[in-house]
Amino acid sequence: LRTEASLHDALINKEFVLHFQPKLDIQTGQLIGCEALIRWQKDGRLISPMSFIPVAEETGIIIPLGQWVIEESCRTIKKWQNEYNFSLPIAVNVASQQFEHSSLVPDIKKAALRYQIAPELLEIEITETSLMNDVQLAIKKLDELRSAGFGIAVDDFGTGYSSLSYLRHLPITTMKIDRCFVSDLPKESAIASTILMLGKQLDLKIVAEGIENEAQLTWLQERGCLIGQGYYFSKPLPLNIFEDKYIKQH
Ligand code: G
Ligand code: G
Ligand code: MN
Ligand code: NA
Repeated sequence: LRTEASLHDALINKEFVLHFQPKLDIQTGQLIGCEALIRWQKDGRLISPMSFIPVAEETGIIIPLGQWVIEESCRTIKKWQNEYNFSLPIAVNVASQQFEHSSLVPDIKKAALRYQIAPELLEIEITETSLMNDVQLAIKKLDELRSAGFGIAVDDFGTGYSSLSYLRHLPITTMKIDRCFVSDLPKESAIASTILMLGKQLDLKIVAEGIENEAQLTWLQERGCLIGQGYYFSKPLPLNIFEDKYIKQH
């Protein structure tokens, strides 16, 4: 069912939608950005990216699909600027296959140019594992993206096999503490503490993902973590609901 052909048809038939999850300054509660998360709207149901992104990667459909995510995110940034006079950064997830494809950097630059948005408003999230597949290629691509002004976040940090010596050479701006380490807080805190310290040393923004309760939030606030995301604040929301809650009365 979820084959190359059906994903291709879904793209043509505009069955994909983006949901948006807020990122907050956890010291002040201020909204500072959001993450775009794709869903497949199929026969009135929403299909999770976990069930089609792997197929999209295997079949190569991830290239036009990922391009759509980038375009749609840029279009949404522009829409919020035009309709609500609000510039909110959007972070988009980039799959391994997509990151390694030669069209990624030109696609991102073209989309930002087409919608006339400042590159600082678009952040690319790449998993630690994708970056470590081919470190030399990663450095080259990230240098291109950084010098063009786009933000770069390492997603799911702590779950892959980062070489810390390479990490130092990657021009990244943000590290996202994987939610499995946040869910252990405050009882098990060794990894989260270490990532926070590493972020400070490397002068990176640290985002704590998957904050689900007050105790996790308090632990992070007390240790100087600045940015948070998670169900405690909000689940990923459809565009119209995200706009009602966060954009219209910013
Ligand atoms: O939103 P949700 O929890 O269902 O996401 C599940 C997984 O799918 C996460 O790992 C997330 O990063 C990934 N994902 C969500 N949206 C996109 C997307 O637009 N592109 C890619 N490559 N992955 C995505
Ligand atoms: O791999 P990535 O970090 O991009 O995955 C993001 C996904 O994590 C989101 O799509 C969302 O569905 C999920 N997520 C976001 N916040 C929470 C949370 O607080 N708890 C859990 N269990 N999942 C979350
Ligand atoms: Mn992500
Ligand atoms: Na993540």
